[in-house]
Amino acid sequence: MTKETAFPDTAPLEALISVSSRVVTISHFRPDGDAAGSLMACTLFLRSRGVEVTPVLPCPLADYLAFMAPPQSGLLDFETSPDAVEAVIKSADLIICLDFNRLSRTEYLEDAIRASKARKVLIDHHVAPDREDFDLVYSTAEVSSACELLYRIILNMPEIGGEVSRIPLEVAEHLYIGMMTDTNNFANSVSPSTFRMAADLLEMGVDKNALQFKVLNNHTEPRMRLMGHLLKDKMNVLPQYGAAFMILTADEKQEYSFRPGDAEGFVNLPLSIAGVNLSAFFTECRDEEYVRVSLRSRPGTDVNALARGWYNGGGHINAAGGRLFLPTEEIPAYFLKSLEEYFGK
Ligand SMILES: [Mn+2]
Repeated sequence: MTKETAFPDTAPLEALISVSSRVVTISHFRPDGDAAGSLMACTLFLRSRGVEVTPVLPCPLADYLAFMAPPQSGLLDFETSPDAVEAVIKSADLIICLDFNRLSRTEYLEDAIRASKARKVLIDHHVAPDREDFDLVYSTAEVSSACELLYRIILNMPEIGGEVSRIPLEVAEHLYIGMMTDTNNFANSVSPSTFRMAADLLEMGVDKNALQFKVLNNHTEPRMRLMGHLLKDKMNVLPQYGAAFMILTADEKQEYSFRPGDAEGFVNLPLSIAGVNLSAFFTECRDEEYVRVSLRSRPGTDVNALARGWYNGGGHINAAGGRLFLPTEEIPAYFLKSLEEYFGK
């Protein structure tokens, strides 16, 4: 049976946790700050009450997020330890999935998760989750991040009882990082409840400046130069559609010593131009047969529909992603055509 909860009733989750002894927490491929934050916050919260938990990811954390899961955290990733990951998923009796709405977002882990006899819980903020794949679903797109939803769930747990100061500090820090990164540092998808969460976490001891510096202001010099190159030489603006796009090729990645996570946030940059309401960022990957597509928009333009219709993906109304099986030279024409069809002009 799938139960859905917008404002979390934690009793069904309590019931599942209380009969489980081997819990696995999982987040999505190419984990961002919200994936890492919700994964580790959930893991550390459950451990604080004595539950045995193994956090798992399909691939390693990007360098700028690695501090969130030091070696002693026990985080396993499939690319580094495939056998160990498959074994813990197989023997788990409860799997908690965070920050994704369909199992395919875990890439290589999907089959193992499906095959596992464990009960499955989803805690996520993307639209239209695959409810039938889970025993219990906490899903709402009315929050900034998976971390904001998880924060509300944790607040409702009996030992916390709505008292923020009872949340362990390291759990609070991970929740803050996920919320901070998914909102692009309080710029997007922020509601009064997001600011309340931030205020409450600051009051209980989270060092906002330290986390902001660690995650957002900790880039390499080549990454900054790559950003300059893209903005100066690669950004195309299409005023007739209020749109802009950039393509990052595999050659450029090599030239600028690209590390996973380096392009994080680049897609947002053209949205600060007056009249640009939609931005697309395409990334060519040498080891994959597709180009990664990232889409962002200002309120009033739905990039989830664009991603679903033309880019083999989906996401949120103002932030979505997908894949394109085309050589990079053909992308400008395809992007133009997709806008033509999407806007019907
Ligand atoms: Mn998220």
